Amino acid sequence: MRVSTAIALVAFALGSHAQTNLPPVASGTDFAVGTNITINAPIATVWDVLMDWEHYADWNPFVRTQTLANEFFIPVPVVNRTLAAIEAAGSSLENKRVIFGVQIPPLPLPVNASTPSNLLHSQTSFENITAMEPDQHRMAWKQLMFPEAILATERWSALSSVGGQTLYESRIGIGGALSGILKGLFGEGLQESFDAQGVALKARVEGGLA
Ligand SMILES: *[C@@H]1O[C@H](CO)[C@@H](O)[C@H](O)[C@H]1NC(C)=O
Ligand SMILES: *[C@@H]1O[C@H](CO)[C@@H](O)[C@H](O)[C@H]1NC(C)=O
Ligand SMILES: *[C@@H]1O[C@H](CO)[C@@H](O)[C@H](O)[C@H]1NC(C)=O
Ligand SMILES: CC(=O)N[C@H]1CO[C@H](CO)[C@@H](O)[C@@H]1O
Repeated sequence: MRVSTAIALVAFALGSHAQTNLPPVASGTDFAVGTNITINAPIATVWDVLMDWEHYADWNPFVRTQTLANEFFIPVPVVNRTLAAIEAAGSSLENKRVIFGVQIPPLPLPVNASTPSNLLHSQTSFENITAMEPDQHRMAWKQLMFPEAILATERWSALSSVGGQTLYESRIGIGGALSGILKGLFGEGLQESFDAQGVALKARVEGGLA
C-alpha cells in the first residue's frame, strides 16, 4: 500500500469518528439509539429530501408519515413541496407540532407510497419541534403525550459535509420512568428503524433500491 493511500485511510477513519453535528445527549437520558451514514451528494440535496416530509412514504421504512400541525395538532397544509420555504419565509417551525406515523421495527426495504403498514408495528406519536436550524442543517423534536417525568424523548437529525459528501446522523435519547420498559420493548426495533431510515435516505438520494 502506498504511504499516501495509508495516510488518506487513517485520516478518513479518524474523521468519520470525530465528526458529528449532533449536540450532546440531554441530561436525564437513560438510553439512546442512533445511526449515521455517509451519502454521496451535496448537503443541500440531502437536506431537501429530509425536509420533504410529504414524500416520506415514497422511501422511508420507519417514518411513514410526518405531518406538520398547529398547537392543537390540527394538520397545517404544506403548499410547497418542502418545509424549507416556510422556514425561509420567516415562520419558524420551532414550537409547531408534528404527528408521526411510524413502524417499529421498520418495514422491509424498499418501500413506496403504496407499501402497506404492518399494523402490529404501527405507532403514532404527537411531538413538538424544539429545534429547527436550517443553517446548521439540524432539527429536533420531543414527544408531548406524557409528562417528561414519565417519558422524555428528544430526537435530533443532523447533516454535515464530509468532503463532497454528506454525513447523516440521527439519534433519540430516552429518559423518564418508562424508559426501562420502552428499552426492553422497543430498543432493538428502534435501532433497526433508525438504521433502515439511514440506508433508505442514502438510496433515495443516490438512486438505489428502486
Ligand atoms: C457512526 O456509527 C458507527 C456505528 O455504526 C459508530 O461506530 C460511529 O462512532 C458513529 N459515528 C458518529 C460520528 O457518531
Ligand atoms: C411498491 O412496493 C410494494 C411492496 O411494498 C411492491 O409490491 C410494489 O410493486 C411497489 N410499487 C412500485 C410502483 O414500485
Ligand atoms: C416546544 O418547543 C419550543 C422550542 O423549544 C418551546 O419554546 C415550547 O415551550 C415547546 N412547547 C411545548 C408545548 O412543550
Ligand atoms: C403556491 C406557493 O405558495 N408557491 C410558492 C412555493 O415557494 C416558492 C419559493 O420558495 C414560491 O416562489 C412560490 O410562490
